[in-house]
Amino acid sequence: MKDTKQQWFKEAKYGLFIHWGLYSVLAGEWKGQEVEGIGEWIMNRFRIPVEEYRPLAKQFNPVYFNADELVRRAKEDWGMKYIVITTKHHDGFAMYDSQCSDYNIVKATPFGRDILKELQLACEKYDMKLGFYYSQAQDWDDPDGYYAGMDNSKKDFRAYLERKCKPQLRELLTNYGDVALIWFDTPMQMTEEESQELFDLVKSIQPNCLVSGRIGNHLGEYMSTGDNFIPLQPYAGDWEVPATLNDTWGFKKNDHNWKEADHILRLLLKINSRGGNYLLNIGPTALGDVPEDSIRILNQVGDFVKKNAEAIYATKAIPAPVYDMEWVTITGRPHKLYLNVIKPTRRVHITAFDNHVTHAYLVETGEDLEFQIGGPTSPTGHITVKIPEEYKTKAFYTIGLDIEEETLVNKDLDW
Ligand code: JFZ
Repeated sequence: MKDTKQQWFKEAKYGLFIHWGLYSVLAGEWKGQEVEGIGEWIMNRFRIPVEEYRPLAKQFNPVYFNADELVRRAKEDWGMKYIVITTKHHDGFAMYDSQCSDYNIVKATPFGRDILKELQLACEKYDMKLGFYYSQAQDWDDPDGYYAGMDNSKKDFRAYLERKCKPQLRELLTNYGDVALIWFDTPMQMTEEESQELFDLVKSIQPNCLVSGRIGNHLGEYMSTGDNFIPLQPYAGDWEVPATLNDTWGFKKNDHNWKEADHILRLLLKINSRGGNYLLNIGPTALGDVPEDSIRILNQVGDFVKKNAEAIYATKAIPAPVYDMEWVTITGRPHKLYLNVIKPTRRVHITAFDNHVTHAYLVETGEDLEFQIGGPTSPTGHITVKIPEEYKTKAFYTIGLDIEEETLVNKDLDW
């Protein structure tokens, strides 16, 4: 994978993914039957014919959508640094005013508003990076777009690329200000040449726009993992974990399997500790509401993120600690370590730890904390930090350590 180059992406650490489209109208159900798995795949799973899926546009009227409120929340309440929204998912429907296909939110719905323009303006106002998800290979609406699970051998994919994919990408990169990244997805059987053409197209219009790993053929500028998959081993290069809060990307009315805030926070810190970004998804309803549970969980996570911002943003991967500790996830930056306590512990004690610490403090208050290196049985190799009594039953706080070394130094186990 090439280097991201874009400093903002290396520092962002936490972003908002938005899956929103006509599948949100169905909310996981077609003719009384519930779809198994992810909601935005409902057209594919039930093989809904184009003539029956297209009319959903007439029911798409998200009158409660408020771009300003959503971006303000993402920035101020949730502490996110970038937003990626589905501009065209596999179902082929464009969530912006497209000139090359009338199958879009402005021309085909009673709503008639360009939500992408509204988001762009709100993101400019709040200084939020905005990126576009675009399904470049699968298009279940276009006769020549790929369709997972069906015979694609008769398709003229070249025709699709020239007729819809490239013109729409040009629109997205021309009409909506600075685009932070294009989040390509599911390249299917695209050739290297085709992936390269799309890469070059993006760069020819906006050289600073990042290209996601899923453009195919190893041409992306950063690596995207699978849903909630976190690399165990250090990964050289920039990477991102796209992830769901429940078990779907697009809204499903019956999916209440929410990961609670402690779970999400644990994942965020784990990802940050290993050097990645967390792109966390919401699936708004066809009325434009964000599910209440999503807001509740993201608010809780946001409380921690805002109070402990220095332990998150612009942190760099640190070596894995020797021991697997369930109560703490360590993040770091040059000459700093952060002990993020994610489960109450009566004793903040880390062994096989060989840094020279000059100062320890509670990040949320700045209060100095006493600490001891070594102990009665050995002069070095572990650290104990004294925490205020009330913190012994508390989770979700961070202890900052100033260290002489660049990063975490583990001690040999056989001492
Ligand atoms: C894709 C989409 O098909 C899905 O609808 C959603 O948009 C998601 C973010 O991306 O699904 C994938 C694609 C690739 C992997 C996992 C889910 N993967 O590589 O593990």
